Amino acid sequence: MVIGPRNCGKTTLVNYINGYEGPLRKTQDTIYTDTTIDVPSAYIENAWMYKHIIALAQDALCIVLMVDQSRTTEVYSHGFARNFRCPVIGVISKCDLKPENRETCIKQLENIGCEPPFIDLSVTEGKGLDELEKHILEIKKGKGLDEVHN
Ligand SMILES: Nc1nc2c(ncn2[C@@H]2O[C@H](COP(=O)(O)OP(=O)(O)O)[C@@H](O)[C@H]2O)c(=O)[nH]1
Ligand SMILES: [Mg+2]
Repeated sequence: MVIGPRNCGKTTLVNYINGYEGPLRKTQDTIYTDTTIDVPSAYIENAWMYKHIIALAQDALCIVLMVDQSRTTEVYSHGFARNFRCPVIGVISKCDLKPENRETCIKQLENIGCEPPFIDLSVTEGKGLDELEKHILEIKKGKGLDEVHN
């Protein structure tokens, strides 16, 4: 399940994971595929909608929680990542842009309650994708799911 602020690259990542190469669509809806849940940005922009994310997370193996290196506006509440029972992977998206923001992103992930290591991700430049996949496969393995689903 992928969560993050508007335009941080959530749909781009799930499209990559799903091997979808068509046009990038913008939607307010939650988009499920066999492997991904693309959560609307509105759910983190409004604290009263957090309950929807927490409900959706019950279907998730793990959460990819993004902060956007190109735009570091605060969107999460302090400790937000601790709401979940499944593992949360802290990801710095669009790491190809504004490298001067990297430290701010790390501080944000720490404030949100994510545990390092954090992944520097750029889907457009192909950076961090292998690391993310490895991390997710380890979580699957830990749950004994690696042979069932992959
Ligand atoms: N530079 C850069 N742009 C990206 C990256 N990932 C996505 N984008 C662009 O950021 C914009 C928003 O992406 P989208 O996936 O729709 O974000 P969402 O609102 O979080 O679903 C699009 O123009 C993407 O092409 C990335 O890793 N690097
Ligand atoms: Mg999207």
